[in-house]
Amino acid sequence: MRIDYVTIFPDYFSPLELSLAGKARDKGLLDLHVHDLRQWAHDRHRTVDDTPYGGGAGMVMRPEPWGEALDQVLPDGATLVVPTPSGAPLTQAVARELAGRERLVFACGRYEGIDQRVLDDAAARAEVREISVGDYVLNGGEVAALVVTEAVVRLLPGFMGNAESLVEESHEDGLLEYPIYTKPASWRGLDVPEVLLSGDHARVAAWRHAEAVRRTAERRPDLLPLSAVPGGGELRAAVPADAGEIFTLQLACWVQEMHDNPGVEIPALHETLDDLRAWLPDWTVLVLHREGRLVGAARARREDDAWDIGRLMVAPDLQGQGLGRFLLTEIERTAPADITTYSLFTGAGSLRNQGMYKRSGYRLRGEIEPGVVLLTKPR
Ligand code: JD8
Repeated sequence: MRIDYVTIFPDYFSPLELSLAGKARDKGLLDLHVHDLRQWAHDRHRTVDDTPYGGGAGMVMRPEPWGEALDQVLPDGATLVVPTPSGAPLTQAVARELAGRERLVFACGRYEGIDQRVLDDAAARAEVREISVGDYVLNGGEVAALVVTEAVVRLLPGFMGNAESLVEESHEDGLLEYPIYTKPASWRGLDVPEVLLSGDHARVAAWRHAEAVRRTAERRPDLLPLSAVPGGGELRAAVPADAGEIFTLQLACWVQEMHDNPGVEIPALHETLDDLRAWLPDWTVLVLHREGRLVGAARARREDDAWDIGRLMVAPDLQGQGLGRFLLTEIERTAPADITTYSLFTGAGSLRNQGMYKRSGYRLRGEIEPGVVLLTKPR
């Protein structure tokens, strides 16, 4: 890949030498060129700005120097990246897209920005991408160009030592990162979560996914838009403090299952609060509140390539309002990207539950133990 930068502050790009882009250059993966815009401003003061048509504060960058610069630096068919606060948000998907280009040219503006005709002129012969690196205002495009460069260059094939680590990243799977730890296992009285010391890879993966979902739902609900609750309410990822309420609701909800399945051992009714506290961090758990009251919940975790859904509960007095179906859809949506199947089980005598699951696309797969049936649905 070749990257050119056009700017009135070329020194902003000296760090490129040291940075990962410099390493990519050494690996022959990247060819970097920085150009001072003023070389295309031919008046004595090499003027690159002028007053805005229509009035207003500040100055606008003149079209002529830019036009000449891009005539020289931007080949037909290349990609012109114009950092601007009014651009499309930079995302991992955009970074992946740009990483597939052969030639990128960054037009780094200053003042109030660049005369719009420069972009319109370039768009006649090249791809023009106006990109913003975030909803805040910088003084120019240089820092933003460095941000885009890092996000793109690290995705270049052959650049990152272990490509695998790219897969697991924030935003790669649409979720934020889970908490990470290293030695010592105890530090200043703060201990590493026991599951991470367990050596049980499935439990570790389940815990990490649950943490990623919880963080994403909490910090970036825009990335994990939990749908609006029918009839109102708030859906969120469970936290340890929810254990008591979930335990109480669970006991209330499985009484009906007991009546519908006489003689069948129902784990939810034999669990202690401590049992529930123990499994809560190992599952992705959603809780549904209405006016501050816990009215529903559901959990799920990976079983090989299946998303094993369970403990789908709705307060008995609120059943029949579609909350069960809603929770089922929402817990399905928390499944990791590589999950291929949803699975769940219920009592062979729980015909009402089975009806809801079948209406949601699940198919009965038979008894997995006396009185307990498995249902699955392809993703
Ligand atoms: C390019 C000039 C400054 C912007 C008047 C302050 C990107 N996420 C981002 N925030 N700000 C920029 C950005 C700001 C720039 C230029 C990018 C060129 N300015 C202007 C408009 C308001 N001044 C950016 N990417």
